[in-house]
Amino acid sequence: MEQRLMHLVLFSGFLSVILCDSRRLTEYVLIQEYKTWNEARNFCQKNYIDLATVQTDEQWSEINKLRAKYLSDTWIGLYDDVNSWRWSFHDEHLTYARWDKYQPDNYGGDQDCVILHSNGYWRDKGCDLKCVVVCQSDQGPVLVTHPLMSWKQAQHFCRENFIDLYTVKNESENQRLRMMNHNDESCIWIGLFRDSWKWSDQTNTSSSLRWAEKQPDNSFGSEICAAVDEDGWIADELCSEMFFFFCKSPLRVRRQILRLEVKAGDNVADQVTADAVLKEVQKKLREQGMAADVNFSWQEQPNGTVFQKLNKQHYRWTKGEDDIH
Ligand SMILES: [Ca+2]
Ligand SMILES: [Ca+2]
Repeated sequence: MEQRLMHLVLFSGFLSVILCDSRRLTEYVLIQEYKTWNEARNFCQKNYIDLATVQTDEQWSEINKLRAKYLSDTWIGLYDDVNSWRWSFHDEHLTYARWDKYQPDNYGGDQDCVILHSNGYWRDKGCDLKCVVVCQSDQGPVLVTHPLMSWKQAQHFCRENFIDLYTVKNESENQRLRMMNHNDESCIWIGLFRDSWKWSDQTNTSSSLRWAEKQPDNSFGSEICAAVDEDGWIADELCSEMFFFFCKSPLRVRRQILRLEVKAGDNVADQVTADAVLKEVQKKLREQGMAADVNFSWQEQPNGTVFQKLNKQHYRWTKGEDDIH
């Protein structure tokens, strides 16, 4: 077989390798400084993105890895939005209020709905309580005494049969309701309610909050901030407590530059060759276990080319039939 001496030139190129998990955009950082919840939130919003939002199993396992370094109460971005009172009808803001003494007190930590008591004043209560209902109709308030309903059931009932749960706009309307309450019912749902636990970065709260046993309990009367306790469960705490805290940070993208030397014929600088080499490098590295979400690209050199010719010349014997004439 005829053998020919082939002229090979050595080129060098720089390969940029970006290592990041494309499924995730953020990671957590444990800040080991004692701060109140509000101070911690300000710190995270200024230096990172926000306090940590932790919902999925994957997020919890990441938090627990960081917690292993520091097993004590640690703030996360969850808070009870106790100032979000509004009416069921058209989500109207609260302008007139007739709260009873010491109300709203969020007793026990789950009082997000409002009743009219027989004394004519309002109290916040747990929304699952079964009460008499006052609906809003075209003709004014309608008292529904049977069956007793939870606040949600009452809202559904009033929207189906009338307009909505009743909105109390002023003192005379409140007085009118009181006069309608002939049986001195001590628990009448009106349309007032509020949001409950929310994430400070406005992420929607899924139903899977990992509350510790008997939490939230609002045991000190204004526990509206949440921390992860030493066992990894969420508890409501006074926001003035000083804890370490988790911030949510943009994912750090790690970038490495690799210098590659390529032996090839004189035409190596063209894009087809660059693409072919890149494909081969990717294939080899992935065969050796490199993750699928590592991104490769050639770095252009200052003169606009990918490859730089080196001043070394190589020769190789090739089989005649491989030559292109
Ligand atoms: Ca109450
Ligand atoms: Ca508590």
